[in-house]
Amino acid sequence: MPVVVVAAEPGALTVDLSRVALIIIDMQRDFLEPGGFGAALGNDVSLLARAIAPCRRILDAARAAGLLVIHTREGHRPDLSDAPPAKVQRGPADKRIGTEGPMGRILIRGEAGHDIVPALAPLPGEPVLDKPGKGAFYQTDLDLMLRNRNVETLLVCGVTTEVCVHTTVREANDRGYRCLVLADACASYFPEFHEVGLRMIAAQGGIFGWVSTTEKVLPALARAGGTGPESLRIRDE
Ligand code: C5J
Repeated sequence: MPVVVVAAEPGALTVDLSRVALIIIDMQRDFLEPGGFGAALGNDVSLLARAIAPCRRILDAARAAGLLVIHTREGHRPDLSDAPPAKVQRGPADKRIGTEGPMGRILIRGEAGHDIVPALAPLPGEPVLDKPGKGAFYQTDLDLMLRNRNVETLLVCGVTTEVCVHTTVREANDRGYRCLVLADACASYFPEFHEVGLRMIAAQGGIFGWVSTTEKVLPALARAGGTGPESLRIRDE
């Protein structure tokens, strides 16, 4: 697999494609689809839906390049035994975790709204990580899976930028991973939080990681199949 250089903020990142995983955070129907939990809370879900197509492009490229692809879903067991009361007892009483929502019980595993949107449906063999928290490392085996595969760089996309994407990037950064966040493949119900969230990642020399776009990363991934621009290649391993 080649080692490539990817244009990013705060500076270009050298990436060994043999040690990269793509992680797609919480692209779940309840957050993204009209008629779901997010919409029921009064959010404009079209702001999140705009990340679906960029996620799909990077997903297709990662699959073609043979990268490890990990999908996450935020949600809880039906008996709520893994849901902290402090998390459950929040928000309007009829729209809390576990109550009946428009697409089944809100944030409960196995319910229709908890599932990943059809455009980004995991393929057999791609790990789907059910996480009880905002961060994908908290109470999951993600770190173990990444270390077993010798992963050092995470391509991160999904929703929402300032909540589950940000928490995961912070967790990953503290564990020694390099995070390359794809700005157009992330989204928030609050565009200003999206913008500032991305700036926070790349600020101070990349305090949490790097920020790039699918347009800049796709040619680098294509190098794994030998078709991307030669100029991006540093060396083959
Ligand atoms: C995620 C949330 N996935 N905003 N959850 O960001 O509650």
